[in-house]
Amino acid sequence: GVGSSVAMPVKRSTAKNSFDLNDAEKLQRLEQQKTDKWHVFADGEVILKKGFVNKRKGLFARKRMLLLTTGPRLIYIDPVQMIKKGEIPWSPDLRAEYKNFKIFFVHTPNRTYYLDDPEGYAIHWSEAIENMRKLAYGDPSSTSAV
Ligand code: 4IP
Repeated sequence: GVGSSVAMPVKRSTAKNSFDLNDAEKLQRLEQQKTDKWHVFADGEVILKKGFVNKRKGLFARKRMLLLTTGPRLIYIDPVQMIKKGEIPWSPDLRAEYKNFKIFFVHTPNRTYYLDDPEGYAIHWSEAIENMRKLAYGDPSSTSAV
């Protein structure tokens, strides 16, 4: 648990669920990422996927930069004000659902996030999120009966 390790601070965010990046790969990716304008929002995590999405809440949709990072984390940023607006909370119950080319949902226990990718790559988002979930928490569908 927290505080159980007092080892090198650099290992803080290195978890077994870091999208299969080992420590060396992660450090290398972080080094390369420093020139990325979205790096400052990634909280020391490696950005695995990024892109503009429209996030609908109520009647309106807001254009946000969405980052899928190691951790795992899903961070969204207002690209005009350049401020982080929030995060989609991860848990083993999170599910990404592909609706059509543009629309995908992220279901969490307390909220469904309605997202659209104006470029039409919603399937890439839903697959990346589902792959991360399986990696981080395991894939129930691949568990053999016991
Ligand atoms: C806002 O609507 C934005 O959609 C917010 O998104 C959203 O917060 C607010 O929902 C919603 O009321 P207006 O901009 O039209 O006021 P964002 O934070 O990306 O700007 P989240 O972050 O939760 O989607 P509430 O219920 O969280 O306040």
